[in-house]
Amino acid sequence: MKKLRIDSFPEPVYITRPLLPNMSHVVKKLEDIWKSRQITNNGLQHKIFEERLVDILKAPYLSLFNNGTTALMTASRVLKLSGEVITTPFTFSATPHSLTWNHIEPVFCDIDPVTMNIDANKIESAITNRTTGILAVHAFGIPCDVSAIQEIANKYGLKIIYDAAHAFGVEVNGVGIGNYGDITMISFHATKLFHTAEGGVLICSDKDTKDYIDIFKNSGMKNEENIGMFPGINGKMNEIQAALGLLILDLVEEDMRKRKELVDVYRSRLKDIEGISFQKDMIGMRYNNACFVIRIDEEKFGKSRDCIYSEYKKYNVFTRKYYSPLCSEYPHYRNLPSSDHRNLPVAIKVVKQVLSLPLYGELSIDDVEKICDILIEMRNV
Ligand code: T4K
Repeated sequence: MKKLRIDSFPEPVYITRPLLPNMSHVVKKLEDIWKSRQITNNGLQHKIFEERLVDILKAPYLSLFNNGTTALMTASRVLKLSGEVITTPFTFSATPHSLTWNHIEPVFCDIDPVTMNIDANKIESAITNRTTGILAVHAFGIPCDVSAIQEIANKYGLKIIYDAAHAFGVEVNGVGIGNYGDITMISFHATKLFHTAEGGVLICSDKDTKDYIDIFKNSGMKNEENIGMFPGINGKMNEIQAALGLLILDLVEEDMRKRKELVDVYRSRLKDIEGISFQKDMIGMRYNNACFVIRIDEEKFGKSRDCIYSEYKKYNVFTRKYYSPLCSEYPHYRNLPSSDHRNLPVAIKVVKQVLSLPLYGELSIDDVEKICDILIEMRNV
């Protein structure tokens, strides 16, 4: 493609940058932790962080983890899933891997062409006598059809885990996203809207499940006397992660507001570009603007997604093709019956179209304008 008459960004523009608190606030927190000498295993920071999150996430009960992947692995164990679990191929590797680690076969189900989440209308036909659950993903933080999925689960006696890795602060009709299904996982990885460098949380609806999760992530120990109750794992969040989380909680609302401003610019600049589409807000949804994902219709736009992705790099813009390739294309999963292309026509089409554009609070409106200019110009050359 011919070089456009737009200058490259002087510094790389990445897909995201972590939201970080003022260093002096971090030092103060670290001093408190140092004085206490309690650096992990349910210290004060952990306790306060958990309490604050219950309110912020409008979550009945929650349990902090050292990362989202361990949290997902624990969720399957706690719900005693086995055999087959129905999931989406359009997700990060951790989703199906969390099942495989538990000797459960992921059964890939096609996705909805609009939300890009598991297509609830196609779940029933994937159920067999080995199915024990559904592991659905709120892709990019956009909620799944939670009512339809719950109806199917009730009808067949299945458990539901929601992988809400990107959905921090998302609400549906005023209800926190963690209130749907049996257990919900939110990731607190550095690339997420809200983070603790590495970290995550499991949300559940009752105290017994929370207690079970807490024991499970503490290597199966309840206390000094009650050890080895279950074959648990070390999934605990430490005090430094929790302290970072507490500081970032104070900044996240403002960051969401800035992201919304940037998303409004993306939307208004790209809405009339033939061949480019993006997700609209759903009625009743409070979205967090964790991601801004466009879809490129190669025929209408005149350039492929892969071409746009490569071209952007020439301008120092590093977009991402999340979630490409589909998990059903991974060497480890491609021979599963459910990975057959005839089973996943929508996912196969969508995965070639998606491109995540840079989005984080530190970006300026001018940056976003320029990212749009580059895309619009690409269409014209
Ligand atoms: N389920 C879903 C649906 C998920 O998306 C994820 C995680 C999980 C489960 C598992 O949750 P965790 O176990 O991770 O808590 C990233 C993240 O590592 C991963 O957390 C995330 N999904 C996935 C979608 O993306 P990469 O390999 O694409 O990230 P990386 O290192 O290339 O970073 C992207 C850009 O972000 C960099 O180009 C620059 C910027 N960056 C990144 C980091 C880590 C920074 O500026 N600073 C940083 O510290 O995987």
